Amino acid sequence: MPASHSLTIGVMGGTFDPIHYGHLVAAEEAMTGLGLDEVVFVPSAQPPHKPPGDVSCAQHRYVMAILATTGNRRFTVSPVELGRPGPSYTIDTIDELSGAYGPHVELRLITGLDALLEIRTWREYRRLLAGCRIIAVTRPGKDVSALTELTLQLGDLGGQLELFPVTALAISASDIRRRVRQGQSIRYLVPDAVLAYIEKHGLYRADNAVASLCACPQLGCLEAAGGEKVICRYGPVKESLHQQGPATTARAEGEAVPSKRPVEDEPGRTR
Ligand code: DND
Repeated sequence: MPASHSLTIGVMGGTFDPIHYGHLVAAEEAMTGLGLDEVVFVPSAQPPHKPPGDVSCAQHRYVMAILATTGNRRFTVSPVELGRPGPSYTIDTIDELSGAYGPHVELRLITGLDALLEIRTWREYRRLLAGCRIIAVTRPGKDVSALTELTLQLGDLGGQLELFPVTALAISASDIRRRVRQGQSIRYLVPDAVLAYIEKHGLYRADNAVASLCACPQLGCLEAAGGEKVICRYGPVKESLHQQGPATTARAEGEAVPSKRPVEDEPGRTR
């Protein structure tokens, strides 16, 4: 750590739809193995690489991240991307967090190898790399030799990448969503509190498409706009989902998900 830095904080960005033990173990091992002081999890409001309609409501994902991390005093969750309109670019997050923490704090991005291999598609990735070291945590099924290739392609900036092997947990959020949709157990893949939250709000269930995609009236996510129009403040595409009606909504995995009730009949929904 340079002498000017008194703290090193790992920043783990993600869609976290939902957060699971693969994320938590990777963050914990990177933190303890590399001597980081803390890890801050940053749920994306609108992940730049995913169509907005393919991700669950940001507030649900944010709350699940808080529930998953409450037991670890060195883990925190930042709402920094939730307050920003438009796609949640990592460079904007690092800029904002750097400004908030100040010059004595070094930020290091913790990223799974799969996500990191796409970094050249990220907004201002050269400036991001120039200002921030990146810890590439291993992921089952991802070939680490691809990182060597990427490092070479990045030239001088390649030195900013650091491979860090973590315990291989072949857990993925897409598999968790599939399991819930198919009525299979996700116990021990996510913390119990996250499991309880998913069950309580009917997230990812095939018969609860609207709740999975957007509706979180309990959290105040929906607001009335323009008469009959109902929008989610975190994503304009979600507006079109409401306009289309629940019968036409579908998740990223491509399954059409029938809904039992029209949008206006959802209990507790505010308009
Ligand atoms: P994901 O949707 O892949 O996150 O997004 C990762 C980050 O990349 C987010 O912060 C995005 O905003 C950022 N990004 C992507 C594209 C463009 C730009 C930024 C841009 O600025 O232009 P997931 O929720 O799927 O996973 C979170 C992290 O955890 C990822 O790095 C993923 O690779 C990793 N991960 C695992 N690591 C080890 N073992 C497992 C893992 N499952 C997920 N089982």
